[in-house]
Amino acid sequence: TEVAPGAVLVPDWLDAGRQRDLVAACREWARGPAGMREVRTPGGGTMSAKQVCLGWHWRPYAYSRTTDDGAPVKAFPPELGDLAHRALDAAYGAAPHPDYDMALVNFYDANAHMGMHQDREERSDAPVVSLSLGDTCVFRFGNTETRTRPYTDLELRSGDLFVFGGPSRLAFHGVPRVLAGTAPAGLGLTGRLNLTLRASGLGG
Ligand code: MD3
Ligand code: FE
Repeated sequence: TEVAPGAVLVPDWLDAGRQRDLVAACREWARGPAGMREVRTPGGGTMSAKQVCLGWHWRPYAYSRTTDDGAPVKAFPPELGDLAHRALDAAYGAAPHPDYDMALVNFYDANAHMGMHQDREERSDAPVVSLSLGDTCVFRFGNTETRTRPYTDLELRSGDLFVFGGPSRLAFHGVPRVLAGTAPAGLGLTGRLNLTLRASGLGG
């Protein structure tokens, strides 16, 4: 379903087994140094969603190879690059395969949310590939000019693929809320996980 030019939602793209495998992988990535952390915002606050970075460490307005504690960022597994390319083909039909080199994993508990923002730190116009796991969320997809209306609210469910390319790559977007207790039975996840696969365009 094309929600806006370049923004394609593929509901239920990941089957139950692949969802379980990704949840298990995210739990591993969340461990130890360079694992799950709180993200500090420029205003001195912290984001309510917790995050793990693979390949490049994100902080507002910059990417680096080390975390705020100086730990080296975890490697980007090549399987996630292949997954990104399959996602692009599923969303767009046979599509170019840019060099995906990083992932951000966001962990939302029932009270977490993410304010309206643009993703502009990457030096590449490759589409962002988003995979949702666990609880359903309300996803707010806005416009490229302002963080306010017009926007469209839709629900992202466990297993959904959403690809944001072309003119949608710079759209404002956010997660106003998580619908607690909506994760599929059997996934073994309380809360929501979102995995975004990206091309940093930073090289190296
Ligand atoms: C549209 N994540 O990690 S996923 C983010 O559910 C982020 O955790 C949200 O916004 C989440 O930056 C939303 C959907 C998404 C992700 C990246 C985008 C939409 C996007 C980048 C550009 C445009
Ligand atoms: Fe974003």
